[in-house]
Amino acid sequence: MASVLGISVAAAAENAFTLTIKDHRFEPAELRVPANQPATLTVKNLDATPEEFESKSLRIEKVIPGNSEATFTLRPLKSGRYKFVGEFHEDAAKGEVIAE
Ligand SMILES: [Cu+2]
Repeated sequence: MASVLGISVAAAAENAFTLTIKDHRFEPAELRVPANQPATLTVKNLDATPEEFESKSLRIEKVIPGNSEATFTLRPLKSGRYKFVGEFHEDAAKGEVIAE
């Protein structure tokens, strides 16, 4: 089991990306990832209030409490743009994953 898991963890570790939420905005608002490769995305909420990270195209929807983080597995993405929002502050908190 360890070796099977080791392969996927190692592959994911090469494509590990981080977004932060601060003052209800994402940094960076545009995150470039390699197309057609699995990746992990960690979203760190530096605000004191919860935020819901939501992306229909990435198929992610999760509430991240204040001063907490969550890590998601991104499936291999075709080239393109994948919008995401912080649903609790949708006017300010928005961005895109750009797979290329
Ligand atoms: Cu939602």
